[in-house]
This record gives sequence, structure tokens and C-alpha cells, in this order.
Amino acid sequence: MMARAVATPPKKADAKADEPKKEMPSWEVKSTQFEDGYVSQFERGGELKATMFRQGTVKAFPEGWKEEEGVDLTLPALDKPMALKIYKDMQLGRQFEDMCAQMYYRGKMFGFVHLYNGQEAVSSGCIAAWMDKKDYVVSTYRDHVHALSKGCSANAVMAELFGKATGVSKGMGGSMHMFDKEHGVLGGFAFIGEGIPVACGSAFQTLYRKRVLREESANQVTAAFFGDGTANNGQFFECLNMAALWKLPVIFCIENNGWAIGMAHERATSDPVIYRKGPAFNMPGIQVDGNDVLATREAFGEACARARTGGGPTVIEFMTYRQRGHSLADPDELRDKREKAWWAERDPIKRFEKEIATGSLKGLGITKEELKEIEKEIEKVVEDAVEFGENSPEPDPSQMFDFTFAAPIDAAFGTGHPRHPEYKTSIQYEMEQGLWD
Ligand SMILES: Cc1ncc(C[n+]2csc(CCOP(=O)(O)OP(=O)(O)O)c2C)c(N)n1
Ligand SMILES: [Mg+2]
Repeated sequence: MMARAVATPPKKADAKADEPKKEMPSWEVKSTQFEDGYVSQFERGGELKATMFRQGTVKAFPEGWKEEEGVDLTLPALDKPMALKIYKDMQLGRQFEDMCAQMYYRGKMFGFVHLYNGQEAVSSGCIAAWMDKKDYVVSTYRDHVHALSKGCSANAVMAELFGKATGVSKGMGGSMHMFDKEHGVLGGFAFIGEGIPVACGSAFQTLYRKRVLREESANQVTAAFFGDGTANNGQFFECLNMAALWKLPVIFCIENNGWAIGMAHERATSDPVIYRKGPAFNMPGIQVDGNDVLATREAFGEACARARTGGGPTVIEFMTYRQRGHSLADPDELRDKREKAWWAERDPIKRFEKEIATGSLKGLGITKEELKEIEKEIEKVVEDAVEFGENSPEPDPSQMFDFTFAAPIDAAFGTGHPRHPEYKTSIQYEMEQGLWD
């Protein structure tokens, strides 16, 4: 047998001992604004890494795309009742989240809390404008406002945040796990991308009921909301493939707020333009100004009409921005101040108010007083929600295991170890030991 030659590794330490240590140049974010767009540029050591344009609505279709027969994408015009409904929903989203921040810093909420400030035009222009109780929404950890737009009461969402038995998830989910069967909220999911296959499953059951069980009423739409960072996750691509293959009534709603915690979208994504991933998988892709509720309403309305009438899925990329840190535990010191200021000027609620007062909705005759009244009404709704949450009972500890999926596996693993692989047994052990007293 031949002896294998073993190379002696060079003595690196000796060879490089005299070399000065190289500092990695840090990234610098440069933000430039244009009349109709915005560019983020990332420089490292003088080298330009990436740029990104933000613009109005753009649509991309697969080559030779033809809508399915019978698909009608004509939308009803935005009338006064709908405009007021959307405005009310945006006010609720904003004021609810502001109150959450106050409650969190007063120690009324536990764990991570991710707020939606700045992105209201997405939830309101999509869910509040077009979805019924019978439709389905899948969300992320940034889920309070999606649940509110879908019809969950502010009381039940606030109580959930307080960990109370009257919460949407009986106080056992908390901020990141809003779930409400009655209102078709299929969950806030904390693991990013986790909700996307759930949305496809939900859309598949609608299709199955329609095509196989021949249920006339089965025309529900499922919308999955998730972020730009999540759009790099493999589950997204598998789901795009299956959704297009089976023409599922699902809408992939990417809320591109430019950041995944502290990672700029452009730095993490080979092609940062997300809507183009729609046609790559044989479905339409739309990019829309996510801070303009009129634009979000139109884009989602069209996708919804397509899904309800058998035309299949759509990808929508909403260009938006979160006005607060990633979560309430994030001091938000990474993002360029000029970038924040640029987006603050484009606040979706202020923009909608302007549109109503002097813009394209002037003709609806909505007065400043009407808007003020709504704002006041919502203040009361949110204050009442806090009172309701505070006065609600804690969940009964005896219910602790009633809503878990896993069956006890004591027989297989034995008991008595605090790190028992089965959650229930582990908790039971801790309780027996008095660790919960
Ligand atoms: C599977 C998984 N990996 C990593 C994380 C950690 N994580 C939490 S939020 C987040 C960034 C998500 O960013 P984005 O999808 O853009 O959503 P945004 O917070 O901007 O709404 C990451 C990586 C996670 N929750 N789940
Ligand atoms: Mg993001």
C-alpha cells in the first residue's frame, strides 16, 4: 500500500507576523432621491455594490400570457363608503400599533413585538378593501394589523398581546401568533416563509371544494403576506411553482420595506426586483407603490378578481417602508436618517388624506371633519381595547396543553428530565418541581 504524503501546513503565523492587520471596510448606505423614485446605493471601500429603483405600478406577464377564459378584471370604482372604510382601517392600524409601543414599554406585553407603522396602505388597500370574512390571510410576526383589517376586533387582538384568555388565540399565542378561525386569519408565523405553504394549502382546499366537490360557494381567496427578506427563502419558490402549476387562488403579497432586520434587501438578493419572479414561474407579477393606498387597492383588486374567477395566482411586490425598528427591542440605528426622512414624507395616511382633500378623490366630497371624527372614534376603540385587555382574565393553567398538537410520549422516553423532548412532559415536570410557583 502506498503511503499517503502528508503535507506540512506552512507556518502562517510566522510568515504573516509582520503584516499589518487589514480592516474590512464597512458598508456605507447612500440614498438619492428622484422625483418619482428612490435609489439606495451601497458602497464598500469605494466600490458601488447595488442600486434599486422604486417607482409606480409596473406589471410583468409571462411570455404570451393570456388570461383564462371568463376572467374579468374590471374593478368597481372607489366610492365614498369604501374610501371611508379604508381610511378607518388605516387609522386603526396606526393607532393600534402606537398604543402597542406604549404598552410594551410599560411592561404590559412580553416577548418580541413587531409593529406595522408605515405599511398600512398594504393591509388596508388589500385586506380591508377586498377580502371577506370567508377569505383567508396568512401573515408573519408583523401580524396585528393584518388581523385587524381582516375583521378581528381590536379588543381580541390587544387581549392576545396581553396574554389574556379573551385574546384571538386565547392568550396562548401572543404578538406573533394571531389566529382566528372565524375571521379566516390562519396565523402569524414567526419562522419566516413558514406561512407561504400554509397559504397554498388553504388555496388548494378552496380549489378542491370547487372542482372536485362542486361547491358553488367555493371562491375564497388566500393572501400570504411576507417581507422582502423572506422572498429569498426556498419555500417561496416551491410555492410559486405549485401555485402556478395548479392555478391556485392565492396572492403572494411581498411587503418590500427594503430591510430584513439590519440586512438591506439589495445586499442579500441576487435580483432585488421581486415582482419579476412572478413571470419566471408563469404568473403575473406587479410592483406597486406600497404607500399609496389607491395603487395597492387596484393591484390587489385585480389579483383578487383573477384568483376568484379561476385565473390563478399573482405576485405583488409592495414598495414600502417600516417607520419603526424591526421590533420594539431594536433601537433602529442602522438605517440612514435621510432614507427615513424620505419615507416619512410619503406617509401613507397623510398621502391618502391629501388625495381625499385635493387629489383624485376630491369629487367624493369627504370633509376634513369626517376624517377627524373617524380618528377620534378610533382613539376610543384603541383605549377601550387596552381596558378590555387589562380587565380580562389570564388563561387557566389547566388549559395549557389543550391546544398543542403533540401527544404525550412518556412511554417512549420516560419522565423526570427537565429537557424532556415532549413539551407537555417537560412543563409538567417543572410544575411538579415547583418551578412555576
Ligand atoms: C426561518 C427563519 N430564519 C431566520 C429568522 C430570523 N428573522 C426574523 S425576522 C427576519 C427578517 C425578515 O425580514 P423581511 O422578510 O423583510 O420582513 P420584515 O421584518 O421586513 O417585515 C429574520 C431573518 C426567522 N424568524 N425564521
Ligand atoms: Mg423587510
